[in-house]
Amino acid sequence: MKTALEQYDPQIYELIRQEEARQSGSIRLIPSENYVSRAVMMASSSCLTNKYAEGYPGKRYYEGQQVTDLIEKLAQDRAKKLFKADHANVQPYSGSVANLAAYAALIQPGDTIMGMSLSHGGHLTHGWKVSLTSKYYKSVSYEVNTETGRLDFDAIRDLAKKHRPKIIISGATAYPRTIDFDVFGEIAQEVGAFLISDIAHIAGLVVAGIHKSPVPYADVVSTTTHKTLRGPRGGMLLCKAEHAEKVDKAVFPGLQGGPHMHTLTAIAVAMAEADTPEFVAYAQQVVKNAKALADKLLEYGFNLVTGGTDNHLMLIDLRNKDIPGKKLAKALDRARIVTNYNTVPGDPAPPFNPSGLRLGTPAITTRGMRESEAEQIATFIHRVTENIDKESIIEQVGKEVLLLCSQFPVPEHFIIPQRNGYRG
Ligand code: DSN
Repeated sequence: MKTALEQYDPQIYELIRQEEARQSGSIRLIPSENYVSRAVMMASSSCLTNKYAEGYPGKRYYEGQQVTDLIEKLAQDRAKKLFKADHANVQPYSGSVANLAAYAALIQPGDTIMGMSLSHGGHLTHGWKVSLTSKYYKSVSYEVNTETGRLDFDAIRDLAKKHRPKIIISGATAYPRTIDFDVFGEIAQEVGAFLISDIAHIAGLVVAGIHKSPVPYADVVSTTTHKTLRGPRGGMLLCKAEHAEKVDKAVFPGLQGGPHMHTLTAIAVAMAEADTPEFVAYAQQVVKNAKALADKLLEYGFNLVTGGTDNHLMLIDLRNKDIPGKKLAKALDRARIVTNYNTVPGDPAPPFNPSGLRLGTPAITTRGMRESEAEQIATFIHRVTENIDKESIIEQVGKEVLLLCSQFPVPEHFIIPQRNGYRG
């Protein structure tokens, strides 16, 4: 592929090469990012990109589905087995579309949905004011307790009783603790709401048995496939048998046309990879690494929302350091440490220049890094923070980061028999 690219489009070839070098020569701590295996990469760039397959296996609107039907069935079966779900739809183009399809399957426009506030860790599509989900539906947001940073189920129950939403959404993009999906299930039952669980961030931890699964409690579970789950960029819906037909219709023809068959093929590969002891070891190490990083940051006097982490991510509240999240994220980027600035619960600062920084450990774990490297990374972050205006020190940290990266090559750069390069 590279030869053809190099030959026909040297400009794009060169840019891809530069991005490879960036990914390989930096410590990537954005918790929603990862490195996929060579196998996932190959499936995703395969000839399946050439095929239209509107509909579902056995009921398509185009001919020539001899192979695509088999692939989609495999992807569905692997997802059902992995998540222990009655039904899987592997066609959503992304988590955002998957969420909208889940709502469309269960309720009518104008009905009320209740999800976590974006500024407290929820996702845009959980009914945040700038998202279409708050225009098609009435939206009510619950928040975390600003003292503890944790979900407050008494407050969530009271809000649900007050507004009687048709759907309650459990799940987050910036919540560092375990989510009690069973309690969300009880609250949904009490108010007669459907429960949707968005596990985009924690799906890999759920399949590895490290985080409680929402599948027994939720009517529909929504996820992306590329975060801790380590597949290609895509989305997926899992649901109880009684909702299967409505969910399928909401995805196609409700919201989408032809599924991206190359992505769906790569999802099938990722599901096979996730169904292995190596994947479980990787997921366990993700959490150990997050804890090691968090503990060391605490030692350096960083404030973490909720005081730590139970999962793959943490949120630094930088107000005691008197450095805005964006300024630190940019300085860290110059030192080859890639993070994202983020609001913290109750943040007085605006979302484009918030007080927090979000860090996660999936990508460094896939490279084979362990607790001692996570602690070393905390030291790098501390040094950049303490020397935020000293460019020579930031540059020196960048050199040390590059050295560390060179000891943990990106798995995508070579073919590994035990898949994904996890050296567990
Ligand atoms: N934008 C993703 C994240 O970074 O968490 C969620 O969709």
